[in-house]
Parts: sequence; structure tokens; C-alpha cells
Amino acid sequence: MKLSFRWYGEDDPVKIEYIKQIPSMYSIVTAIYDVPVGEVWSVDSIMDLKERVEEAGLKFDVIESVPVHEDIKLGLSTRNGYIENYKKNIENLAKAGVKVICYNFMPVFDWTRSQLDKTLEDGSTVLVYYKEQIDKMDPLKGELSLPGWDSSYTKDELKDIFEQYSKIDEEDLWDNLEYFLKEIIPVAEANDVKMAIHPDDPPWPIFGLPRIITTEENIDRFLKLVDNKYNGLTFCTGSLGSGNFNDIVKMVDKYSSRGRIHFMHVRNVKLVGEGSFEEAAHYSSEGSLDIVEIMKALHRNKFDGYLRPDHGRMIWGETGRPGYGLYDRALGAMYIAGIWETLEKISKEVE
Ligand code: DNO
Repeated sequence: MKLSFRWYGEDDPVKIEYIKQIPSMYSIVTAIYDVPVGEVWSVDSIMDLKERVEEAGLKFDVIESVPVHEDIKLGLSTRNGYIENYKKNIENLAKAGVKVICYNFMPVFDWTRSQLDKTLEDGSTVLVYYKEQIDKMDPLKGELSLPGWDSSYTKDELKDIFEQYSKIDEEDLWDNLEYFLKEIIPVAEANDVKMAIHPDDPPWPIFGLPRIITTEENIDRFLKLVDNKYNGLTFCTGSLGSGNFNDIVKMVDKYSSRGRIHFMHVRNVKLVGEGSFEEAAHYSSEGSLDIVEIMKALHRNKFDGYLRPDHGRMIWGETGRPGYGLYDRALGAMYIAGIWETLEKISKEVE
């Protein structure tokens, strides 16, 4: 297991030097943020980023994300140009030694929550998703915008994209994903870069838009679209775990034993009624997931991919990017590292 941490570059209130101070931290997960979705990242900008990460004493192995242009998801005739650019990005990142690329195939919106700063009893704040609040939201009206969303769309553009998606159902989205994978996975393999799709968060359709990377059945289908280890997963425990229909420990066991998990996002989530959830501290009893059992499943399958603590609460007066403060993610990292160290020791004692 290679412990890593997401860093948003120089604009991140969390300094890379602070990340390095977390014991056993191995690598940084980052991206080039100032290039519009669908365009090619220059080799120079990638190399500069690599240098900055390595200067801080960390590895530059994982990119999260190289976003997929909406025309690819929609299957428009313009997709081929964007797919060519995507291949170029894989090649350029491989030149810098990148080993894993995380991406997602969620129409229009990435992760979605109804509130980013819900105060818990202990005074910490967390991201929450309350179904009744989401049901009242209309992304086409008002100034609704969340940090995971691509804010470059105007309301008119958004209307236009929604209109195009109204002609697309889940099966079309599967076809468009398959088309994309058949193009890019051979390039990823030739460049020894593992592609790792991030599941949909939350794992069900939102705002009438289809979502498909949601359940065990669908992930099985996804892996078969191109049955090659370069076509793999970012297994996000919190995203998939927001649906009570997903047995997270079983899924981690299954996909890690098959060598299809290249990147783990580990966080806890507390299910609070049908279709609603609150994010929680990593510690198992704080949420609905058993983090120890998840780590045990990875350990028994000799997981040697990358793992990062995922969203944390805001604690100790920290302010910053919702979900991506330093303190609670660092606590999560140490909790995970502690479980792993214990499992390593126990397995050596048994031998
Ligand atoms: C949320 C993240 C996601 C993830 C993308 C991958 O915190 O896990 O935004 O980066 O879905 O493309």
C-alpha cells in the first residue's frame, strides 16, 4: 500500500511541505488545473509539477483527474478529437513517470452534496447529502455551484448540455464509455499507465442525469468492457458506500483479488435514511463503514496500489476547501497507516 494525499497545487491552502510531515506519506495526487477540459496538458507544465512534488520529497505517480470531455460522454461526432487529446495526455504523463490516472464518467456533475458545512455536535463541519434538499434543487436555476463541479459552464451552456443528455439513457452512456475505453486502454497499456475510473458519487442518477458506475453489478460490467488490468478502478469507499445496496468489504475483496483496484479512496460515511448521508471521520465507529475490515480485505489480497485518505471534516478551526483540509485527512492517514502496520506485523508473526 502506498500512502498518498491529494494536493491542489500552489493555490491549495494545504502546503505540500505539511503533507510531507505526515509520517509514512509516499506520494502526492494532483493534476494540472488551468487547462480547459479536453485540451492537452503540455509536457513542460507536467514536468514542472513533477519537479515541485519531488522537491518536497514525495513521488509524482498518480493524477486525479484527467477529466473526460462532455462530448465523449455524450458520444458526439466531435468526440474523436477529444479522445486523441486524451491519448496524448496519457503519453505525456507517462513520460513524467505517472503510473495511475484517475477519471470519472459522470455526466455534467462530479461529486454532489446538499451542504458543505453542516455542523456536527462536536463543532466540526462535514459535507452532507440530504435527499429532501437535493430534490428541491434545480442546477439550471439560481447560482447553485459546488466545488466538484466544472464552473466554466454558463447557465445557458448548462441548459444546452441538459437538453443533449435528455436524449441519452444509461445504455447510451455505456456505449459511449465502451467506445472511449476501447480507444484509450491500448494506449494506457503501451505506456504502462493504469486507468482507474472513479465511481459515481452518489451512486445513483441525479437531476435526471444517468449514472452507471454505481453498483457491483455495474462495476463487473465495466471491467468486462475491456478485460485488461489497465482498465481498472479508483475504489472510493465513501462514494460506493453511500448506497446501502453496496457491500463495500465484499467488493474491495473481489476487485483487489483480481488486481483491478489501482487506487483507493478511503473515507467513512454515515447513512442517515433512504438516499441521505453525512460524511464522517475515518474511524470506523463514526460512520457506517468498517474501515478495519476494508483494510483487512486489501491486506489479504496484498494490495500494493495507491491509497489516499479521502474527504475529512473541518476541525480545530481550520478553514479551506470543503473536504480537503489538512487536519482531519492527516488523522485519517495515520489511522489507515496504523491499521496497515498492525496487519503487516500480525501477518509476519503468523508466518
Ligand atoms: C471528490 C473526488 C472526485 C474525483 C473525481 C475523479 O472528492 O474524489 O472529485 O476526483 O470524480 O475524476
